Amino acid sequence: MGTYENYLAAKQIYEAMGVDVEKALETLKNTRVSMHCWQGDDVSGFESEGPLTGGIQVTGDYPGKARNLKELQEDIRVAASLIPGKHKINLHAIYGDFSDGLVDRDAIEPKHFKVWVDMAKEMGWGLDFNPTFFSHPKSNDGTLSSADEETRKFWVNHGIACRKITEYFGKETGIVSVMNTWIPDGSKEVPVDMIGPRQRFKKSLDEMYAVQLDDTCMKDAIESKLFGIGAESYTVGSNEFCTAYAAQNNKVACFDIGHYHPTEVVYDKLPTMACFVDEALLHLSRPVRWDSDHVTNMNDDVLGVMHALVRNDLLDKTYIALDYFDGTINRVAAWVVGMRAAIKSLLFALLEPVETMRKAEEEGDYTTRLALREECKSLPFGAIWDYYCEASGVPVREQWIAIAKEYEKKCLAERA
Ligand code: RNT
Ligand code: ZN
Repeated sequence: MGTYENYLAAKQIYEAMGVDVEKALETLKNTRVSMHCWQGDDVSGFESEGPLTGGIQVTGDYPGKARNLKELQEDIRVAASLIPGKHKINLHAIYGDFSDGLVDRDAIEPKHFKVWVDMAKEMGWGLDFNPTFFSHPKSNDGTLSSADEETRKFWVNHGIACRKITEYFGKETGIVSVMNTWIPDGSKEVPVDMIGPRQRFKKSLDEMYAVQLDDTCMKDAIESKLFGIGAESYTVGSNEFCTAYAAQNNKVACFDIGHYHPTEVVYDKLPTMACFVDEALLHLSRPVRWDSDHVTNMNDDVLGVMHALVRNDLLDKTYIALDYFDGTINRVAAWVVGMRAAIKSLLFALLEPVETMRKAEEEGDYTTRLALREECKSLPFGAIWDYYCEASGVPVREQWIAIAKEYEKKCLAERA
């Protein structure tokens, strides 16, 4: 039987259970996942040859990493051709086009990112943005929380420059652009003054956000963290700091799956924050024993958040992004695995008979609620997913691997 026949048979089974398969596929098609450009070159960027700092780390030296903007764009296009649907490219400030001369972070402008806007428009994808508060000589002793006023101001100006670029992205593409602020500020040992840096961070955010921009095309998000390498004991942008700031100022709260204690789960944070903020941003990653940023998989963490979004009707209020960096495998394939895993997980969640389960819950019939949830796990999900890939014009199942390998042989292998 072909993909389509399998789909029709699977659809019947889902429909008998009360799932509207076509509606699920329509919702899936309309949901963009933001693909992080930094997987393509191990978070190097095109600004300097300096090391990656800020307490994050990429391991592996698999050959073929993108060495310049052109190569990174080529790689993104190949990855996009293997991923069903239209999505977004997530950029960092260090990925500008500096061919007309390098400028420091406080002086970057929309013009440095025009080449990305052109590409996004051509692909029908959106763009998201991130100020880069790491891998810079001025970031070694605190950025937005720095006690040195000149340093702090420099980073505030970087944040403002980035917000303007984000607004430009949203205006040009017609797709809302999200700017996510994450700072690496923290310390190896517990400092005496644990409040001062946070007060300065708060003041810096207030200054950054005081510049009025068009919020119909750009959004400000803020990402918390538990710890970084070399900053294990104290994190200025702690979970409490960031959620409180987002709640007080109605900013987009960003949740990175790798930024919590190992048994802490993110899925319950979304319905919690929904009581206080309009929107949330997800960084789908895969922590293994620590915030290791392994390639996103369809695992319990990711399924958990997708179920929470669908069951609580939060999909329209949540921006979904990936955040990992693996240098041990083909980097284009790393994107494809993660993007397909995120989209597939969302589809899995969309194919639950949520209304029937909600009704059972309202009637106190927890037996049915649990039994249905469990039965869903063995429904013919793969047939629906395969059909979605085929209908979207991308390879079905493992067929994409050969294409990624061919590209590796033809193009990536030549890169020193
Ligand atoms: C770091 C944060 C942050 C970064 C990117 C590169 O722990 O997760 O999102 O990974 O900005
Ligand atoms: Zn993150």
